Amino acid sequence: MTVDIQRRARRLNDRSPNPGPVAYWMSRDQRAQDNWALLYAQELARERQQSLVVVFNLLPQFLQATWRQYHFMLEGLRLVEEELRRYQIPFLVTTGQPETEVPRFAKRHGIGTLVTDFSPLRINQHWYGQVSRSIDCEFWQVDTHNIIPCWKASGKREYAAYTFRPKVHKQLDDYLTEFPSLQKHPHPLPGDNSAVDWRQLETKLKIDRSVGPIEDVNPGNDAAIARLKHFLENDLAHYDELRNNPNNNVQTGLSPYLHFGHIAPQRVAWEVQRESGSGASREALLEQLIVRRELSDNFCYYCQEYDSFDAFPDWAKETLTEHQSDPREYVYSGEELEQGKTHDPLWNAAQENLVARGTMHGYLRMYWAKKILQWSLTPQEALAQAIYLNDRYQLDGRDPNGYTGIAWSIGGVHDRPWFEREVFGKIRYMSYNGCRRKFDVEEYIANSQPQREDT
Ligand code: FO1
Repeated sequence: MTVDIQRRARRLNDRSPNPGPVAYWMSRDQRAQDNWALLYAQELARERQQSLVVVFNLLPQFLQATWRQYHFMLEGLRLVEEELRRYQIPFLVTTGQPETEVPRFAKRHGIGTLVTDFSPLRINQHWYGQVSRSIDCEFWQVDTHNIIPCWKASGKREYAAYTFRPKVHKQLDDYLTEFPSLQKHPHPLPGDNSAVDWRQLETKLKIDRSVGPIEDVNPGNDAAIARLKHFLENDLAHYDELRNNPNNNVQTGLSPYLHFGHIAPQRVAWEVQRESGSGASREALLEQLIVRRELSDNFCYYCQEYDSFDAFPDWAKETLTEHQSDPREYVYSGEELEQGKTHDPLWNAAQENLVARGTMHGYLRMYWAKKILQWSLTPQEALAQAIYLNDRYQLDGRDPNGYTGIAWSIGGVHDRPWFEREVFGKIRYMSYNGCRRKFDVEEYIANSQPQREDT
């Protein structure tokens, strides 16, 4: 076992391996390339001269996801099946609740060892617990989303980026490496006639189809790599100076691919750090991609109530409660917010962008969430509303990064107290005029008019 794979793995039960194929239960990291969990499963299978199989359990209504997200995910999975076939690694799909379907799958195929990837979210943690108790073979977990496995980067909830960064930088050189390549698997699965009926899966899926797909973002690893290359060639150089300006589309555009694991954050970081050119932009991007992103997994993993007011730091809970009865100049209902019907044209434009394009510029995500705090009767309502809209319309919704970003904006998570004011208390405030000082607000509003159907 090569050391750089083994140290990213940990046991989820203490059973010994049985004879039989090794299975990788894929969930968060939906890719064949640069996938430590798949590489680990393949090493185990080769050592034991066993076949290797990948299984994905598809469930409807995952955290209220809509057709927008499922459409992107299913197309990505179809590409994974195609690619794995070239490595003689069957890709199978089960449907239903993983706590019953995965053990059933393991029994049906006589799986000797199960490997899965890592997500800090409550729902995924619940799955691991249930499956680890009900399968009778060994069960491993490999964090192939974080460059440094979440449980190794830090053993506790970190207060802020400045407490987490040194821990990351101490281990980064060790873990930020090139990936070994996936091999064509020498032991085919006996009786393998796997071919997923994607059409049937799609039609059987009972999900909310009222939020349509985003047509101009192609799913999959190839599209993600192409996007990364385009960004490195055209945008990295001035990422630092322009990244806070929503009018210059200098964001990497990788967040949907990172959310569904179509590309490994480690691949992005590896390619970025190899780039020559201005250090400031590279450092800024690595900070976002490594410290900020892995800090959000740290927050969700060690604070399982990451989507509730209780997760806010004490100073934030106190100050928000103290100002709960401050008069609100404007209060908007969920429908008014969802339809972008507030008095603030910038906020409305950001919301229209979100609904029409399934994305929102990072700078505006903060402004957008903070205004929901300002226009809601309680912080709890604001938090629920921001999460609902984020997860319903963002292509990268339901992500630790999203929960953490909203908790930062509304509840001061990983932030510090600022000058006290109405409603916000000491939570950092952002204003319309503050945005005007940062970028051309009128230009942004003009560009965000929803795509008018050509009459
Ligand atoms: N993970 C699964 O294992 N099965 C699914 O059917 C599934 C659906 C899904 C839909 C939208 C979405 O945003 C995520 C979804 N995921 C699913 C989970 C995802 O792979 C990640 O594990 C978490 O969202 C991030 O931790």
